[in-house]
Amino acid sequence: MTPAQTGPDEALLKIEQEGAVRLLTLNRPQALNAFTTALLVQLRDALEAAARDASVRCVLITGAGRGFCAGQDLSDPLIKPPIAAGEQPKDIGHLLDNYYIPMALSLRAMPVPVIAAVNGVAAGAGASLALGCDLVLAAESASFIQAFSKIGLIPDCGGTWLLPRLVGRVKALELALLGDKLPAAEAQRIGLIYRALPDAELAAEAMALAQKLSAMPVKALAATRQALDDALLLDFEAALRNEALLQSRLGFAGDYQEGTRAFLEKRKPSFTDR
Ligand code: LHQ
Repeated sequence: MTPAQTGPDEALLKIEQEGAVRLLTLNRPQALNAFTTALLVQLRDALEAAARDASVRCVLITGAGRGFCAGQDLSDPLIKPPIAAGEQPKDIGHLLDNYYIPMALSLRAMPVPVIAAVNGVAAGAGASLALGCDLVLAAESASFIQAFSKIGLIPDCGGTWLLPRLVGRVKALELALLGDKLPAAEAQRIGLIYRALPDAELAAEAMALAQKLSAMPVKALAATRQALDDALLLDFEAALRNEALLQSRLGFAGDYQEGTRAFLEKRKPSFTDR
């Protein structure tokens, strides 16, 4: 594995490359990788850099230490409630506007598949980050917590959009209102995540999955994510027409030509589009 980039305050997010896979590791283990504005900026920048880099065909996001991400760092002076008399509460909305929304939009618009390897607790916006990825693997000791309700907030960073789509309104409300810890195996059982697996296997299995996806026609995989997201907002006929539009574009792309040619020539395809 090679370091892919260096930058200021590099330690907050480790950026490495293995083959065509960009590995991003949230790296504030002492605070269970809770988000600071600096970490959010680095994550968004790293996603956008990966999106621009033709050598990247899959992104894998994980956390250092025993947690994946505990959501917003609640000790950040930017959001801390007033302590001194006369001090005004801060507007936490600006944090969403300026830091969370740009990161979440970059994640959802990635031109390659994104995998989350949830190595430990994913709470609040940390859960939204994981669930915003295309495939979520989690260690059996990991858990998902919609921690927002416990501190008087609503799910954010995409949580209100993702949860009912992933598990339906009833389960989404249960998770979001109660804010209870959902173990990884249960998250898999209810269809919130792709797979829970033994802790010792997570890193290797996630990398193997990322390598597998990176050899696939990633342009079509990203278009599949888009088509599924679009379809949830469309009626049946509009979804059919959207499929035709996206399929028409993919039909002109090299990977489709290569995929069908390789099938007919009975050989392994080599996909290069992005
Ligand atoms: C933390 C955190 C944390 C700081 C653990 N911050 N230090 C958006 C915009 C604006 C405003 C607000 O929010 C948002 C979106 C959100 O994400 S809201 C939700 C914010 N997150 C939470 O409410 C989760 C808070 N954390 C917890 O409930 C627990 O730490 C969990 C359940 C995640 C893990 O529990 P444990 O395994 O028992 O670990 P711990 O609580 O002992 O934490 C370990 C250390 O990490 C500890 O520090 P210390 O110095 O005592 O060892 C914690 O203070 C620190 N930490 N989460 N979010």
